[in-house]
Amino acid sequence: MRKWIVVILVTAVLSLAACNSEPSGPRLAVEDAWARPPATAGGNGAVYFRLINSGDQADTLLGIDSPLAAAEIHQTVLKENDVMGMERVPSVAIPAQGEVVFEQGGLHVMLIGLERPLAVGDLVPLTLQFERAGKMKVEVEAREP
Ligand SMILES: [Cu+2]
Repeated sequence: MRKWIVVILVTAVLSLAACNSEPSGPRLAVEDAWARPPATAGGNGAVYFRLINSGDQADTLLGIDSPLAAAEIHQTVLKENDVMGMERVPSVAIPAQGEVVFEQGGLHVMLIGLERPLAVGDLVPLTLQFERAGKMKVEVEAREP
């Protein structure tokens, strides 16, 4: 009888511990976001920001949508003959308690085929799609590069 009580107590303590250690999920925030207007009329714009995950579970950025343009995740890379180029990135992992920086010369969001020219002060609406956290809407202000 006493043995059973001990077993029940141990089970209760263990399940409580399991509850407490259960991850609460990713907690995502976009900071220092800005959009770079196209250098030439009809060119592509770009968006930069810091993607911060203060949660205890990793997440993955799967894609970005904007009503103003086709938005793609790009990585600037050094190609053959020291030529700078860009490659499309299918997804970006954001570690738990970590951050990923989208910046000039690195990861960035490319705005392709903007429906209208982007002026300084314009707001670019973006919807970020995450594997776990779902959709996140942000508005990014266009600034002078
Ligand atoms: Cu690009």
